[in-house]
Amino acid sequence: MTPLIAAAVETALSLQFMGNSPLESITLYAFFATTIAMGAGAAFFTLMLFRGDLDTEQYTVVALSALICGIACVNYQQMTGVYQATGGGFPTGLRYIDWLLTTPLLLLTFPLLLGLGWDSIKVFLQLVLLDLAMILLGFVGEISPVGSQNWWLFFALSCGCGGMILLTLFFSLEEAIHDAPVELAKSLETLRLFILIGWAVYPLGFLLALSGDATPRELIYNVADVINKVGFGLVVHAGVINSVGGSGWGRR
Ligand code: RET
Repeated sequence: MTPLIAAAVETALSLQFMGNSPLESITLYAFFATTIAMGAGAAFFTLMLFRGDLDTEQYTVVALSALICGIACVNYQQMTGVYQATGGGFPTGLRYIDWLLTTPLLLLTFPLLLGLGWDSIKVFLQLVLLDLAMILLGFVGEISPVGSQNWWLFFALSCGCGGMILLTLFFSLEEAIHDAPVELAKSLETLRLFILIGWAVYPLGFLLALSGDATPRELIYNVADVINKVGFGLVVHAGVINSVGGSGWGRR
């Protein structure tokens, strides 16, 4: 073994549970499990596209869920590699690339389900701009020294953008959701709650770095990502199935 490879093997996390600290092992396994969950989500939503009874918008929205999980699966495979090979180093850049790609797609679900009128496109553009600002400002915060002035400043600015996303979803879209058919309106309301509660987990995870170890933050981000991508997709799928008159998960 060359000295370089020997050094790399020495820093890498062990695949044996007892070979690392319990928290590191749990986080490493969470990275593996998240990769698998995203892959399973992508496969499930892709298979649902073959139902044959979805109209164009319903098809697009289920395809979107498959795409979101597929992108995350590839990213998580890379992130798992980084976390393991660097002995518990954080794949921050990859994670934020994943969020930059997938969060606008998650938000696209709303105008798609509501029908693509000009008004909903305007609201969507507003949502995407706020979302990109939230992620980019959060990234600058996360790469700043934990607890520093910049860390807090960019955290607060990012939270401000997150708050404006919620205001847009709960006020600007209220009328359109209210006017939608009952089943669809119910799904859209549940999806909004995903954004309200599911997305609130991220700033809380961010703050966990203040404990002196940022590993719990990564663990929380992983769990939240599965819920917000696979769980969100399942709610989208259930709403679509209800509106085509199907009964139960995936049944025709
Ligand atoms: C950051 C930085 C601290 C402040 C805030 C944040 C919000 C992140 C969010 C991420 C959502 C990701 C999703 C991924 C998809 O599965 C960037 C942690 C407010 C809301 C939904």
